[in-house]
Amino acid sequence: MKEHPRLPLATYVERPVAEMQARAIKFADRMQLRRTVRDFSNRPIPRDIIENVIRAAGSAPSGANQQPWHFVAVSNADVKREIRIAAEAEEREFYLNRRAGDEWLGALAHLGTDEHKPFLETAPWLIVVFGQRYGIDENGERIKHYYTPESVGIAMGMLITAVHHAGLVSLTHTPAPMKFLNEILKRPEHEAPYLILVVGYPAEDATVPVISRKAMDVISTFVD
Ligand code: IYR
Repeated sequence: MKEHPRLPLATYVERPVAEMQARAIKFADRMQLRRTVRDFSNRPIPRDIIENVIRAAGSAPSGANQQPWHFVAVSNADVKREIRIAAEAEEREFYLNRRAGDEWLGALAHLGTDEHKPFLETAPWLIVVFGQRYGIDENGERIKHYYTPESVGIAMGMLITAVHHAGLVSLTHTPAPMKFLNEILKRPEHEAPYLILVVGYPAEDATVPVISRKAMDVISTFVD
């Protein structure tokens, strides 16, 4: 049988329980402050911050460690405009031409979204997340990927967390369908777009809807 090399776990640092408790509280509190924002400032954000939030997302666990993701970070104004034009065309179908249906539009109403997506041009960065339905090896052969949606979902959560931790705001934007992103961003057919993460500073007059988070006893059950 083939030997697979292993290394000692050298990155783990054990902390005293009291310190872990304090850190867990602090982090959960910090995460409560994250809000999805739709009103963005056009102030620029240095590229290295975007590189590092992607680096954080790329550390996510994935099925068979296949890391079935690709992140395209767009700050180019012409490309952002192209994305906005294509996304708004899809969103007009969704909101105005009844692709969504009454039930879906009803569920969304309190968020105040519509077919206008100015943030796709205003915000300094769009991080477009692609998931690879399969991989391609050196000989051009297909490699089956496992748990792609789950893996990409985990990476997207870490990306959103990293953006928040860095001190910026984001919007998870999912025009549907978003196949147009493959064409505009020249990504291969086997990569499916999952999300446009809009990243930047909030506009000075940014507002957010009045919504609440479900209570602990609703989202969790402890069996101890
Ligand atoms: N893609 C549309 C609609 C939309 C759908 C859901 I579910 C949301 O939580 C928010 C919006 C849009 O981006 O407006």
